Amino acid sequence: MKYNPSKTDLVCLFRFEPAKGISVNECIGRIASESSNGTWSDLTTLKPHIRRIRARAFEIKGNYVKIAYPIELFELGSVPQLLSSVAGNIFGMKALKNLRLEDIHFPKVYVKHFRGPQFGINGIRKFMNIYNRPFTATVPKPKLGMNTNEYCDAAYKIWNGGVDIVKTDENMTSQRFVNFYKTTEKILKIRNKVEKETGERKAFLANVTGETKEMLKRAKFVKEHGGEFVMIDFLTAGFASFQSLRNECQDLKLAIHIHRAFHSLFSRNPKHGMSMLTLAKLVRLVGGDTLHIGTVYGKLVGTKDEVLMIEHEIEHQVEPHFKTKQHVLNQNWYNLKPLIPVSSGGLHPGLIPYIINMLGKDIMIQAGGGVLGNPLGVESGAKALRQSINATLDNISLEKYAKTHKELKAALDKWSYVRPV
Ligand code: CAP
Ligand code: MG
Repeated sequence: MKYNPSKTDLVCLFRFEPAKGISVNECIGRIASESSNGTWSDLTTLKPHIRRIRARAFEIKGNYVKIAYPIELFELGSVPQLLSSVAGNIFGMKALKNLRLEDIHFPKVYVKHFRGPQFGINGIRKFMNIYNRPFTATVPKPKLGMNTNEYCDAAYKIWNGGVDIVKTDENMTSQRFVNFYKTTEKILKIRNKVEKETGERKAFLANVTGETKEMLKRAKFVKEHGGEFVMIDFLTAGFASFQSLRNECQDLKLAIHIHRAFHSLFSRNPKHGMSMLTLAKLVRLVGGDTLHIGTVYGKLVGTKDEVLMIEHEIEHQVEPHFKTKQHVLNQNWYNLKPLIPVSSGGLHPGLIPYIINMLGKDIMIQAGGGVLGNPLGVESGAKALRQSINATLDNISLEKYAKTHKELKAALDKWSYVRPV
């Protein structure tokens, strides 16, 4: 297994466990072959020019192996084709007990065939006119059931209380009680009104997730009605439609918020599936502008090491010396813009200092229950979220700040420093 990957090879890092009776070498050989151009048997059709472009394993460390793929194996610009290769049949092979795709390194020629984010951190800071602090977002709860009027009423209060962005929930698209077109039209009018009243920029993340053509139609509608953001559940919608939406948004000049519902199905098991890091890299390649990365302290799983690693990967151009316990490959993103990491899931004002200390200011802090659950009401919930951010940025303890801010006090009295499960 002595092989030096070439500059144009795409490299995957796998964690593997052979099935009983299968040797390490056989197991690795099967992974490389099934994910490139081989199969379970030798072939009479395997000519030298075809053998030349096979994948090769080149570094084994314990349960980890790196495999290099000649670039000719890939259709440049197609994530579905990439995943059908390196995340396809191999995961079902009987020769393996477990397999996890930990990371992919994309060579320059591969990166160059993707657009990456259209706006990224700087572009969004510019059109939102928000600098030097995290963005705030709230997803109105209950996540389903409110009708258009109830939803818009909550949105008005959220914006008015000082939150920048109202986000749709991942499973709210266009149900009977909350038709996409009716709700989007109404909420964007309300957004315009709040902007006038408060003098602050506000945004709505319209979840356009659906059948691909319908999704593109929804994106166009958002643009026509003055929106600047769409949101997609990129994994349930699939990479093909995410790529189509990205292309459409180039023409429409819309930013894309990426919700990752579905990822834990692949990423939660440390022995099998694929890492969220790999998915995050694919999002940067295709071109989401904001991506959920986790909270560590909130309601959903994700270790600090993992969350920081994803943050680093989507925010930096080159990743030469990131210290982590995890196994990762270095990546140069060339001219692809950095994204805004979104920290969300079980957050409330009491947890904000932890989040900002961990992730810094270039983030979007999203709280649903932690705003809509404030005992003083929705608008107060939004105020409390902003107050906790202001206090943290001014280095004032939340307890001290709460003495003169009743909304924050109500939040702390209810949740204190509770870490939800
Ligand atoms: C948060 C949320 C988000 C998750 C996604 C929810 O609501 O809207 O979908 O945060 O998680 O429905 O749970 P709460 P992740 O603020 O009420 O928890 O970012 O980890 O993918
Ligand atoms: Mg949600």
